[in-house]
Amino acid sequence: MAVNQALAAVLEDMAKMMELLGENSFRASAHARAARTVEGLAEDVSTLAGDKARLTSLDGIGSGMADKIVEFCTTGRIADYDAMKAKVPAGLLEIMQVPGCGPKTVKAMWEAGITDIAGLKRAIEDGSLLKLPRMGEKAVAKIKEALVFAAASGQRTWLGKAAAAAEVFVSRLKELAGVVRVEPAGSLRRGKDTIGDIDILVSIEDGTEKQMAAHAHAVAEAFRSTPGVVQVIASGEGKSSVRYSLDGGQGRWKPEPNPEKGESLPPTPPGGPSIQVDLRVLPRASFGSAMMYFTGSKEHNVRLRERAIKMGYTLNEWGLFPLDGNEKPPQQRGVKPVASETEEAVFKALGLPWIPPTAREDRGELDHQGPWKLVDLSDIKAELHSHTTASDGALSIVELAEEAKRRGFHTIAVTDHSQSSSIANGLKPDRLRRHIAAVKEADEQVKGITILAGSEVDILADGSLDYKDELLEQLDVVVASPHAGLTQDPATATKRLLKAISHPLVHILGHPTGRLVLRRPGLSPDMAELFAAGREHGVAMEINAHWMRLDLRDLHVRAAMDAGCLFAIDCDVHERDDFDNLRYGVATGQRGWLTAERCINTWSAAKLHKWLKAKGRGGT
Ligand code: DGT
Ligand code: CA
Ligand code: CA
Ligand code: ZN
Repeated sequence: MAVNQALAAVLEDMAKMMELLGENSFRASAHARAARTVEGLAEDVSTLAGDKARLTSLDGIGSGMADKIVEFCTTGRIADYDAMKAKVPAGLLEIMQVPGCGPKTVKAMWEAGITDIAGLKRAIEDGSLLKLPRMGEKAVAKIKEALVFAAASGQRTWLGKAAAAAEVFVSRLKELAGVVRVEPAGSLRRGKDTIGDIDILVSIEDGTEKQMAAHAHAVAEAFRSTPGVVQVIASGEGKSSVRYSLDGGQGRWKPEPNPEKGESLPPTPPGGPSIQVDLRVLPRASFGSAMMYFTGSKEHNVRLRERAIKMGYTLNEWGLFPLDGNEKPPQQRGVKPVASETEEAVFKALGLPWIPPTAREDRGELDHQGPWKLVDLSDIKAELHSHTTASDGALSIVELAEEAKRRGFHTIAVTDHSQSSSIANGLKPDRLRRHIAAVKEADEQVKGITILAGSEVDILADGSLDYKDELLEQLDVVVASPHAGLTQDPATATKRLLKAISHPLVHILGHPTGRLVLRRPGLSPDMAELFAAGREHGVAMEINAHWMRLDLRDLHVRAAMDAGCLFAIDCDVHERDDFDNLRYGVATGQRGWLTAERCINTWSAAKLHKWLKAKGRGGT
C-alpha cells in the first residue's frame, strides 16, 4: 500500500518540521502518532477518505487530521506540509536521521546556520559545532562517528552475510550466565533475501529484579563489546543497537560488477560495509509475544492485531491481553496476559496454528487451513546441481560425493558447466564423455551414495541447448540454465526459456532468471507462461540456494506452486561450504509455501531416480 507509506512519510516529516519550527510539541507528536497509524493500516487509506467517521475512529486521528488525510488522498498534497517545507531546509530532516541529532539539537544547529549534512561536517571540522548548547566533546564525537556510517545505514545486505553476522552474536550471548534463549528475529528469521538490520532477542531467567537487571546489563555489555562492532548507536539495558562490520566478499562473484550482464552495485560507504544489529533483552514470560512482534513482518503483525481485536483481545510485544477499554497499556497495569510465553500459545489463543516465520508476510497466511507442512531442511536428501574441478568447482568427484554422503544425502548429481561457459572452463563434448565415465567409476568406488552424471547445460540466447541431443541422452541429469544474455527483453527471454523447458531431455531449469541479489535484475520473462510449461513438460524449477542467487525468488515459488510445478532446491556446489547455503534455499521455498512432496530433493532415491530416467523416454 504505497499510498499509506507516502502519507505516513509526509506526516512524519510534518512532525519533525513542527519540532524544528518550535511549534506546540503536542501537535508534533500527534502527527507522528497519526503517521504510525496510517502506516499500520490494513487497508488502503484512500478507500477510507470518503468516510470521515471511520477515519476519526482510528487511533490518534482527530477531525483536523482526518481533513488532512482527505486532502492528501484527493489532491495528492497537504497545504500545511507545503507551507512548512518552504520554511524548513530539507537538509535538516536528513540531519535528524543521524543518531545523536534530536530535534532540539538540530534546531540549535539551524540557528547557527547549519542546514545540511555538508554544513554539519564543516562545523565538526572547524570546531564550531562544539560551541552550540549541549554539545560536548563526547556528543560531537558521536555525531562524527555516526556520519561515517550514515552512508551504510539504509543499505541492505545479503541474507547469507547477515546470517553469518548474527551467528557471531548469538553464539557469544548464549554462553552468558542467566541467559535462557538467544534468537534472531526480524527479516532474518523470516528468511528474506535481503536484510536491513539484524534483530536479536535474548530472554533471561526469572529472579529478583536486581538479579534480572544484572543479567540484562551483562548481556548488553557483551553485545556492545563483540569483536567487529564498529559503532555503538544506542545503549540501554533493554535495548541496544550497534553497527557491525561485514567483509566485502561476494561469494564466488568478483567484487567488480559486470555491466555486460546488467550488473551494478551500491557504492561502498566510507566506513566499509556494515550492518546494524538491534538487541532486546526480555523476561522469559513475554518471550513468545516479543518474538512474534519483532519477527514481523509489520504487515503480518497488523493482521494479527486486527484478528485479536475482533476476538476481544489486544496484542502487543508483552502478550495477548483481554480488551478492557482502558487506554493505559495492560502490561503497565499488572494485567495478566492470556498468552505470552510461547508463540504457540499466542497463536493458539488467536485460534491459529503456529505459523512458520517464513510465511509471516501478510500473503494470506491467517486464512491457511490446517497445520503448516512446508518443506524443511531435514527433508532434503539429494543435491542435483554441483561442479567439480573439471569445470569451476574446488572438489573432485569423490570429494564432492563424500561430502554429500556426510551430510546424509542419498544422491549427488555432478553437473559441470557446458562448452559455452568458457570462463567457467565448460566441458567440450569429448571432455564431457570422459567425465561421464569418471563419474560412473566414482559411483562404483564410493559406497552409500549414488553419484549421477549430469551437466549444467547453458541455455543459449535463442533457447537452444549447448550440447547435441545424442550427448544429452547419455546424462542422468540435465540442468539447463541461462548464464549469458541476461539483459534480453522479456519477450525474447520468455521464448528462450520456453524452448529450453519444452526440450524433452531437460530435468531442471537452473536459476531461471539469472538474477543476482543486490547486483543484477536478470531476465524478466513471463513467469506464468514458464510455470505452465514447466508443469506440462515435467521440468522442475530450481530454487538456487546460494544467497547471491535465491532464484527462483519467494513470490515466483508461490506462483509456481499454484501452477502445479515441481521444484529442485540445489546449492549449485562449487566448494565444500556451499552445502551450508541449503537453508537459504529452503527458507525461500518456505516463503513460497513449498511443500516437501513438490520438491524432488526430498524424494526417496528410488522415486527420484525413476523420475530422472523417465525423461526423454516417452514419460515425464
Ligand atoms: P529489515 O530490517 O528492513 O530487513 O526488516 P524487518 O522486518 O526486520 O524490520 P525491522 O528491523 O524494522 O523490525 C523488526 C520487526 O519488528 C518487524 O518485522 C516488525 C516489528 N516492528 C518494528 N517496528 C514496528 C512498528 O513500528 N510497528 C509494528 N507493527 N511492528 C514493528
Ligand atoms: Ca530487521
Ligand atoms: Ca531492527
Ligand atoms: Zn550454475
